[in-house]
Amino acid sequence: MKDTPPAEPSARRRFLRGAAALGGGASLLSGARAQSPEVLSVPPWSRQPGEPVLWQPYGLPSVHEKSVQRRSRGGTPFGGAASSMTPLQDLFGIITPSGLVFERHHAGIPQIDPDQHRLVIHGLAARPRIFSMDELLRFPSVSRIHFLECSGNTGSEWSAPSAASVQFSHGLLSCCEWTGVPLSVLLDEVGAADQARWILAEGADGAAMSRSIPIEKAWEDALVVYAQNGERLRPENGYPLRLFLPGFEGNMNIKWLRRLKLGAAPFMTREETSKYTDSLADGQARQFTFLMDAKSVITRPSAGQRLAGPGFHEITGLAWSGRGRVRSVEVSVDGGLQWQLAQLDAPVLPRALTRFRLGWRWQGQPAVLQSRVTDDTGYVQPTRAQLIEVRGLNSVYHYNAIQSWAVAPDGSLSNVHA
Ligand SMILES: Nc1nc2c(c(=O)[nH]1)N[C@H]1C(S)=C(S)[C@@H](COP(=O)(O)O)O[C@H]1N2
Ligand SMILES: [Mo]
Repeated sequence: MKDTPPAEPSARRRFLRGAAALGGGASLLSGARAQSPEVLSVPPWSRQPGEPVLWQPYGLPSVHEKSVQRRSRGGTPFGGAASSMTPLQDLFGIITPSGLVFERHHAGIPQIDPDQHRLVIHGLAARPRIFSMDELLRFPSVSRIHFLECSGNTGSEWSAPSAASVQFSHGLLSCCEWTGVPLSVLLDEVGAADQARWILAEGADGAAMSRSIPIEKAWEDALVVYAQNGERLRPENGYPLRLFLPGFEGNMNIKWLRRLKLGAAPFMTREETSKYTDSLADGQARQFTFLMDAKSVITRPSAGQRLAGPGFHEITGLAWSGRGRVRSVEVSVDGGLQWQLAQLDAPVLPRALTRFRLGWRWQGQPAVLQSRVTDDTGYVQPTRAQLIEVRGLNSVYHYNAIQSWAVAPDGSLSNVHA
């Protein structure tokens, strides 16, 4: 008889083996009593035809998913200057459905007629020009998956823990497939001058939101975007046109984009002098913090949720870095004493959310769950103490420390500082 090499264990067998090691037996849900398959009854919806096609020409989630919503943290004196947050605790994978992408507006959502919308590119350019939407859509385009994070995200963690859920602590965060024209193509089109070092980007909203963008970003990967997750932009996310700067703080991704002016120096707009600067401990302010540092958070289980009981639970969450790819994510269930390497779901894309997972067997004891990302530059997400040591406690923006969720013996989870 010929010797045959032992077969490679299939991915499924490998998974089951890992699960068995965790569960110590055949069933992961050891508490749940299995019923005999014969008891499965035929429900009413199996006894008749269902809704016809085109029941909803534009499809909507099941009515049973009504609790999966964007939410806002309290009112502001001016309703147009507010934000809503993505329900990260209810989402799977890495793509944020368009209807759940967080919103941040400084003067509400302008309702723009795309046929009347124009983009002007002028300043230090040989051929300054006004583009219509139809003209812009004729240029070569690309589609890329990237996260977008408001630099105010997780700002509540600078003070005492108060977030009722990960939606309220980390929900100014989304990840979509964005389609648009590389800004470099448009700079070539208008003949950007050699002296041009900065670009003023201005929105068509009532706030005329304006920021200075270093021109290197335009040559690297900036996009002038008209579509999101396969369809034209949603009004709240910048319809019909927005600037997209992969990895840069949310504020610079100017929505309802109407003007790009090429200049030799930054334009010192309100949003980069008074706002979106980081006050340090010594009273100095850090300006132009463009790139979002690496960050991660466990989305399930997380604050406001309750473990159904002791036994197997998958810990899962999101990691990202404005500087590149996620290299690894570690998870701790004891407040940072010991760390285990989590699995990363493919694809792990640069400047995109990355989904991580780790199987966990909860014994019913108090626990503190944490995640810690390392990006491909070698940067490691800091503890809260390490972040405060460098940044002090005067900051509002750019909080990226390790997040802690405490598990109580009854299985309920809450936001703590460990
Ligand atoms: N024109 C304009 N662009 C804007 C804003 C705005 O108010 N007006 N808000 C900025 C801020 S602070 C953020 S975090 C992002 C939010 O993008 P989103 O609403 O699509 O999530 O848009 C940025 N671009
Ligand atoms: Mo923002």
